[in-house]
Amino acid sequence: MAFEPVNLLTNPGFEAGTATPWAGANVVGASDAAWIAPVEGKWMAQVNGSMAQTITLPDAATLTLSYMANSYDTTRSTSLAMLFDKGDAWTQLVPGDAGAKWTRHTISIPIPDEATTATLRITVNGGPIRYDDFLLAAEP
Ligand SMILES: [Ca+2]
Repeated sequence: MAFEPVNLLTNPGFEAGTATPWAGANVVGASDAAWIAPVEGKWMAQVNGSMAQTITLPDAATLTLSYMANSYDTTRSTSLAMLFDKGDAWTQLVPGDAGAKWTRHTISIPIPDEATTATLRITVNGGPIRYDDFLLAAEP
């Protein structure tokens, strides 16, 4: 039986058709732009600023974050942050890709000792970026 990771995020692919509980996301469908359709299901997030969701951390040392991004332009980038209730924040800058295509990003995030909750914050730089199909799970 294959290992099935438990997704710590709610509404990870925006298939609720609304942003909740993501704060700051603008959820759109394929009709938003003729050149970019959602990569998973019918809905995706279009972010021009930042979006964030707070989660309860699992009993694990490391998280795996995986998501699809469509930045359209190399001048647009993503600033990822995991803001823990205890311990230092984790941050990483993810460069954009040229052209309207979806790219999968998979990143390991260490969990500080004593941390019990965290907020995943995605901030765009240089213009709007589309996101879809998030997975945030304990690293096996
Ligand atoms: Ca979706």
